[in-house]
Amino acid sequence: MISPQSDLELEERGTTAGTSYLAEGFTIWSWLSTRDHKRIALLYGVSITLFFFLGGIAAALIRLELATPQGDLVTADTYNKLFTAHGVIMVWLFLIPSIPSVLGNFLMPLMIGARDLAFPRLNLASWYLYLLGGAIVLWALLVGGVDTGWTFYTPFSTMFSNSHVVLCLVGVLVVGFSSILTGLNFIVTVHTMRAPGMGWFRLPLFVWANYATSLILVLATPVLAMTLLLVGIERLFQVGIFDPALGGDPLLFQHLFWFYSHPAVYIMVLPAMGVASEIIPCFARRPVFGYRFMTYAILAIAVIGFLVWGHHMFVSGQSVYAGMVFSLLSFMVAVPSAIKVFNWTATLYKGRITFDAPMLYALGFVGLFTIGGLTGLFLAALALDVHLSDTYFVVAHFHYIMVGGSVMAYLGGIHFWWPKITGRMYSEAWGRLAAVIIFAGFNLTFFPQYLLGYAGMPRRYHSYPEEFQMLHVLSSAGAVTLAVGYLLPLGYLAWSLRYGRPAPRNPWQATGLEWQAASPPPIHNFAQPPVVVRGPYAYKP
Ligand code: HEM
Ligand SMILES: [Cu+2]
Repeated sequence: MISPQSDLELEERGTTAGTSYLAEGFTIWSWLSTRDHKRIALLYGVSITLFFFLGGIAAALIRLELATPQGDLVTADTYNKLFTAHGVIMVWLFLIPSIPSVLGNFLMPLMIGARDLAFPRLNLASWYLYLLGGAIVLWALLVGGVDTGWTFYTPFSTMFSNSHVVLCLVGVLVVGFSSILTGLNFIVTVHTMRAPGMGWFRLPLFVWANYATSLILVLATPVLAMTLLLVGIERLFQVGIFDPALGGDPLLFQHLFWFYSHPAVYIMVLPAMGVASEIIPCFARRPVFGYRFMTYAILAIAVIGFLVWGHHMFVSGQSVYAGMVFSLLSFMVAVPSAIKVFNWTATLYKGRITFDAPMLYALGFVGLFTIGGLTGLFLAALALDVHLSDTYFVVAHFHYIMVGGSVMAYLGGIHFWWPKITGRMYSEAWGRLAAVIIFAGFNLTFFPQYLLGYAGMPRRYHSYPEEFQMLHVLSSAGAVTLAVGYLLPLGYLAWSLRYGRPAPRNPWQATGLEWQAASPPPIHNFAQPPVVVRGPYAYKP
């Protein structure tokens, strides 16, 4: 995917097209008032990293508490607040914005040959909304905490909990608006700002994935906003919406909540699939296998993902027939996911594979996502779910998808595009070491949880019978390993900013348009709009 000019000429134009976006201004104000999508991506990067480690601290305390059966570290009440803080921060403030807002913001315009997103000011406003919402959530957690879990289930959240539910809901609501605006911005950008020659079926899969994610963001997030608003109204004014005593329906909440939140799990994982689809062809030196099917699979996941929310409600008392339909549809949504795993595998087949750090993360993503997806099928089988529902099996399942999948891919993407983003190379040896430690630590943390859940350990309990201790201790030891793994990149990536070797324009010999711009890219990306003459992934096998 290059312009008709020679590579060399483009490189020259790239490097002489103006100051790099990092050198555009050094004052704090020049950052806080920037409209450059690349700077806004970094603003997001710094803020979500902060939240990731805050959520991580809560996780560490949870695992510490669970190392012993007695429940001796924190009270039950504090424990409830800890897992709520962990879930709220990780889901709403880290996972949902992570890949779209950081990597998507930075890369989408570069990948389609545009100068910026369609609405640069709106992009900055989204970040401020995100920050405001995040601050409100933190405030709610600091002034006393919330004990409802990240899902805010009624009637507990509306009637019984006397923690700071409304404040927390307001925070999540504000973050939701930030998501909607980002989604809108991406959709309009992909529709209107593609460079000449960049047809729909020449879009990199990362762009496709973020495009589909944006559709979900725009269509589903308003439902969440409405639901949270209704909970607030019921709590504050005793209007009977969800509370049966007031004439409401508590199951209505679950329907509305999961109508957003199942698609939301694809908001987390589709962009991750996009990242893997860029890294794997590059380090296998092969065009991605079945490009068109990969795009159809992305769209199918986005569409079918809207129809399966009832698999979170098998034991809620919904009718058996509803359960059967939701079960069937859940199995159907596994098909496009399986197509993607199959196609990545086929891309690797007969590839000249090199195991650089980004590739290690991407392969880790594929493996862990596969385990998480397959165990999702266990949960989607009605009869089995009755046994596994609300046990640690569910906890293991969604951590394999969200942490093993999304976080792995996010880290892979950060490493892959680090030279482009910062203009510096990080230490390859440290990068590989961290990837291996994270992979090992992850499995040690979460695999025992499948066994725990299968043996009947319920989720969200702060003490448990002695016979579960062995597996819990393994899991806690894994969590320590994982924490070390996550701290490492913080160190060597920061180090590279100062001491890293200056990055060439295209260190991985990748074919995406973003690699045609200088490292780091100039303010408006390309001096003249590039002309695209072929599809992505033109690797010579
Ligand atoms: C693709 C990425 C996926 C993510 C991010 C994800 C995430 C989650 C989360 C967060 C939960 C826990 C909800 C709670 O707090 O109770 C969950 C539960 C569940 N997931 Fe997934 N999931 C994914 C894929 C799948 C797939 C492919 C299936 C089935 C084909 C599936 C089936 C289920 C079921 C049935 C439950 C409910 C289990 C129960 O409550 O008993 N998931 N998932
Ligand atoms: Cu779901």
